[in-house]
Amino acid sequence: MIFRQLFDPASSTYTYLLADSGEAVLIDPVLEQADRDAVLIGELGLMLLWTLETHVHADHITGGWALKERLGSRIALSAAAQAAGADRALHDGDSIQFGSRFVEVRSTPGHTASCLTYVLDDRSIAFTGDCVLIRGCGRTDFQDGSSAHLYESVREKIFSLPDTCLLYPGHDYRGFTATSVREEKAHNPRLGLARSEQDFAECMANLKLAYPKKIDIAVPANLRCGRTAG
Ligand SMILES: N[C@@H](CCC(=O)N[C@@H](CS)C(=O)NCC(=O)O)C(=O)O
Ligand SMILES: [Fe+2]
Repeated sequence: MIFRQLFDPASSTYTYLLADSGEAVLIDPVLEQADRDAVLIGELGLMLLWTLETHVHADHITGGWALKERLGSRIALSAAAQAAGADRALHDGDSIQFGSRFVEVRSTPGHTASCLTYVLDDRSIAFTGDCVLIRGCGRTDFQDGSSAHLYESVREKIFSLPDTCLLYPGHDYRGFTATSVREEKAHNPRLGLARSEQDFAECMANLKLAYPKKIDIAVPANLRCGRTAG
């Protein structure tokens, strides 16, 4: 299996390429990096079947539509997003095949109401979007975010994976690239096993983060799967 972690420095977003037997999926592409991603996919001789969104992003526009136009890939994201232009609306428990491999879809709301985590078939790797970040988590103060839902998602859908399962997040703002279930259970300062739901709710209510600079452009565009013109 081919696995690549790609980074967009402007938004600190990670994009993940997974491929097997010539068929690829790309998780969370960024519009400004669509050329980079298309060239890499071509150089590796892959056919891009799907772009998969972990959620309707607030901080950048997805590259899903641009890659669909360029490579003929299809777009999948949560049914709960009700996005225009999606080729497949995903539900908890669905699976997405590429070559002889697949990723399982887990509904992990909290950062937004339509957040998904994609788990590789052998449960060795999960792509958590902004549900679990490395020693952190996505904010819960817009897009129907909810600290209660996020706490439940992490405990039920992420911490139930094997301790050795590697977690690859949607962003990192400090230079980390990956973590594991074991590490986050032990060391996540917000959501680790030592933290109660009440600790977490208080922490999330007091983050006082600035709104993402691009939110007013990004959310409407992402509700059209990144279609920006025409
Ligand atoms: N400064 C960034 C903020 C990005 C942001 O708010 N990111 C969201 C994910 S879409 C988040 O949950 N961040 C968590 C954090 O900053 O701790 C921007 O303007 O885009
Ligand atoms: Fe996000």
